[in-house]
Amino acid sequence: MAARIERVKGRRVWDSRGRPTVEVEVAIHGGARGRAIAPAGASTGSGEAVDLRDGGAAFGGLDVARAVGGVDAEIGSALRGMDAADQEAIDRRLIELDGTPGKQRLGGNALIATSMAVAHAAAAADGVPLWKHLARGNRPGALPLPEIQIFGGGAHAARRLDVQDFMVIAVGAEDYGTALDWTAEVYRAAGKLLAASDRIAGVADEGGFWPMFETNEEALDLLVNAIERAGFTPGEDVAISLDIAATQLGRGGQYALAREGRRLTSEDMIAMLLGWLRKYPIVAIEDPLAEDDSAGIAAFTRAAGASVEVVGDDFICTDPRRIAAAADIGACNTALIKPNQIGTLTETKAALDAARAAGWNAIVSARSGETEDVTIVHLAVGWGIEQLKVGSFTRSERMAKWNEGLRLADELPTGLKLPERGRFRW
Ligand code: 2PG
Ligand code: MG
Repeated sequence: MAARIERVKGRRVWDSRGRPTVEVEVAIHGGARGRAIAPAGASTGSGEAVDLRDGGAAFGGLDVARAVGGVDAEIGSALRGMDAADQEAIDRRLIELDGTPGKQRLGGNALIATSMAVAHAAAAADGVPLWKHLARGNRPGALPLPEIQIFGGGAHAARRLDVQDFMVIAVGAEDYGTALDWTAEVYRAAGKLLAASDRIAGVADEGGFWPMFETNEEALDLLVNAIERAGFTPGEDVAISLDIAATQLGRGGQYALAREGRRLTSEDMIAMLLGWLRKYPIVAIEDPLAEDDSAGIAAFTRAAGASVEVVGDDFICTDPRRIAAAADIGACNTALIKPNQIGTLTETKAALDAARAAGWNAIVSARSGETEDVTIVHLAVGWGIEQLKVGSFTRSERMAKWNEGLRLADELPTGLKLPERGRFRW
C-alpha cells in the first residue's frame, strides 16, 4: 500500500549554536508521521548546496523564514499525494521544483529536511525503523566505527588552533560500545591534562575542548599523552585522526598557520603533514589541502594514501560527480558523506555509490551546527557506512547520535559489532 503524503509542514527550530534552522514534518494518510531537521556547517565547501537564510537584522541574518515558507507552500503542494516510499521520485520532484544547480531557490536546508522527513514518514508508515527502511531488504550494515573530537579549533573555536578537529578513533575496540567507553576515558584524561596545565578555554562548537596551545604539535603531543593516561596504547587501541579543514587556511596553494605565524606552500603543507604521520599515530587526515588545490590533494594521497585515510570533505561536497573526478586524478581515498552538502537523500546515496565505485571508504558526518536529529546514524547502518563522525563526546546534539547507535544495537542482528575494517592501517 502506497504511503500517500497528506501534508508537509515547515517549522523554524533552533540548532546547537542557538541559530534558526528548518524542521520539516510529513504526514501520511492514515496517521504516520516523519520529522527531520537540517544541520548547518561553519567551515563549508564552496560547492555545497545553498543554506538559504533571510539576511536582514534578525539573528545575524540567519533566519529561515523563506526556507520554511517554501516548505509550507511550494514543496507542500508538489509532494501532496505522492508516495513517500518512492524516495527517488520525491527527491527528483524536489530538485526539479527548485530548478537551480546549487538549490539556492528553495534552499538546500529546506530540501534536505524535507527529503529526510519523507524517509522517516515512509518508515513509520511501514512500521519499521528508518535504518531498516533504508536498507530495503539488503543486509543491514553493522554499527559504524566512531571518530570523535577531543579538541576543536579552526572556524569552530575562533581559530585558537589552525587545525579544526583533533579526533580519536578507537581502532582496537572490539565493538561500538567499547569504542565509546574508551573515547570517554580519553576525553576525561585530556580534560585533566589540560586543566593541570591551565590550558582550557572552554568547549568549541562541537563539544571538544577549546584549548590554549601555541602550536598544532603541542595539541598532538597532549592527545597522545591523554591516550596513554587513559590506559591505552596509542595507535593500537586508540589512534588519532585530523580534519585540517585546509580551505580555511588558504587558497591558490598558499597557506597561513596563524597560530605559529608561518606561511606555507602546498609542498610545505604536504611535508608538514607527512612529518606528523611519521611522528604521531594518525590514521586519517581530512581536507589536508584546500578545496582548490586538487593537485596537492592528489600528491598527498600518493604519498600517504596507502596507509591512512585521506578524507575529502570541502573538496568533494558529497557530490557524486566531484567524487568521480577526484578518483580520476587519485585525490583522496575516503569520502565524508554529509547529506545537507548535496541536499537530498537520493543524491547522498549516489555520492556513497560513487565512493564505493572508486574503491573508497566512507564516513557519514554531522555538521558543526546540529540538533537532536539522528537521521545520519540510521543512514550509516541502513547503507552500511563504516565510520561515523559527529563531533565530540559531550553536548546532547552529539550524544543523541552516539546514544542512538547504542539503541540500534538492540535491533541489529549483529548487535554492537563494528564493520569489517578497510584496507587502511586502521
Ligand atoms: C567538517 C565539519 C564537521 P562544518 O568540517 O568536517 O567537523 O564542520 O560542519 O563546520 O563544515
Ligand atoms: Mg571537514
